[in-house]
This record gives sequence, structure tokens and C-alpha cells, in this order.
Amino acid sequence: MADFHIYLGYRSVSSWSMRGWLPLKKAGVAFEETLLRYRTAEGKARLVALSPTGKVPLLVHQRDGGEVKVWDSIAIGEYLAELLPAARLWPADPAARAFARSVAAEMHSGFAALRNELGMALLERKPKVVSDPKALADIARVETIWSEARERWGKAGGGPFLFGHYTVADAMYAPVVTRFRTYGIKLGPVASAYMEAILGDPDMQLWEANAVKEGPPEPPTP
Ligand SMILES: N[C@@H](CCC(=O)N[C@@H](CS)C(=O)NCC(=O)O)C(=O)O
Repeated sequence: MADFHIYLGYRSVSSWSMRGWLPLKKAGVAFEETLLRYRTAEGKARLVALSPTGKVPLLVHQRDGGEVKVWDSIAIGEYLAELLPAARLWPADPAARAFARSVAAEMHSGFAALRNELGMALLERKPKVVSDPKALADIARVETIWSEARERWGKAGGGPFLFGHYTVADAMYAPVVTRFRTYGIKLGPVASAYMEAILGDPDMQLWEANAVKEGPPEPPTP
């Protein structure tokens, strides 16, 4: 049995599950995963019994004879970065790391208009003209973040991600990349190249393949 176990929701719509799973996959440790269909009474009851918030993702780590639970996507990234420094889940440079943590937190706590306007629908393609000014401002802010990180650190870092190699910040923005693809949001060349890198990442492709196998989620409960 692996020491790590992650509980996830529907891969096609649960952006927070993706944000918890990606750092775990990137950490390179063995883990088990369980999908909880939280829109069914049985799935929700299991989730409530397991997680203090009744939400996914939830990471459970068997450690020192006990069990550590981490029940929030950004906390999962932080926990793994601390436990497994060789995985380099944050940039090594303090200025880059401060930027990475800030933009990860910004995604975790903000972008409400973007979330409302461009709901996560991983396997769908439904181009949309966005006219809501707040959503447009959110899209512009995301593009600024991606471009600034790529220009200041990513390009010099030798990889295609925000800080070169893959970090928790990339995991936080990965669902946004899929939303922009779903709704046909067009960005400039730096941000577009970043989107291609995220979508072409083998771990993202595995997530998508599993989303297809998993079948569609039940409709949300009113
Ligand atoms: N702040 C949390 C958000 C978690 C969250 O909202 N998860 C949703 C799925 S994307 C959930 O578990 N929903 C189940 C429910 O509300 O019943 C995180 O970063 O992990």
C-alpha cells in the first residue's frame, strides 16, 4: 500500500482536484487515488466522513505510524514541497518563489468572475465571446501573470513552465489553461506557448484520459 492516498472529485469539472493531484504526480512518489462522486448522496457522505471540509482534494499520508490529512489544494502543494524538496515544487530563487507563492495564492483566493464566466468543462469545446468587464479583467490579469513569470524566470529556467520547471504555481493555473481552451480564449504568443506546454504535459494528458474513462458527472444538485 502506498503511503500517499489522494481523494479526488470528477476530473472533468473539479478544478481543485486537478490542483491537488498535479503536485502529487510531479513529486514522483507512489500514491493511490480514489474518486468520490460527491454529487451522489453516497459519495458526499463518504467525503464528509473523510474530510473536515467535506471537499476534495484530500491528501492522506501515512507517516510515523500516524495519519496526516491535508484538505486543501494549496496546502497539499505546500506539504509536498516541504516533505519532498528534490521535487522542486517551488522555485529555488527567493524572489521567484515569492512571486510563485503570490500568484498561486492569488488564484486560490480570487478570479471569481473568471470562474463564473468560464466554468470548468475539461472535455467540452464551446467558444464564447466574453463581454463581462470583470471576467475580461481577470483574463487580462492571468495573461499578465503568465507573461511576467515566463519573461522574468521561465525562459532562463530552461523549461516551458512559469518558472522553467513545473511548480505548484503551474498546478494552480492548469485548470485555467483548460478553461481558456474550452471557451476558445485567445491570448498573445507568450501565454499561448505556455498553454501549449501545460496541455502537452504528459501528466495533464493522463488526467484528461482518465476524465474520459470516468464518464460524465451527475448534474449538480440545486
Ligand atoms: N479551497 C478548496 C476548494 C475545494 C472545493 O471547492 N472542492 C469542490 C470540488 S472542485 C468540492 O469538493 N465540492 C464538493 C461539494 O461541495 O459537495 C481547495 O483549494 O482545495
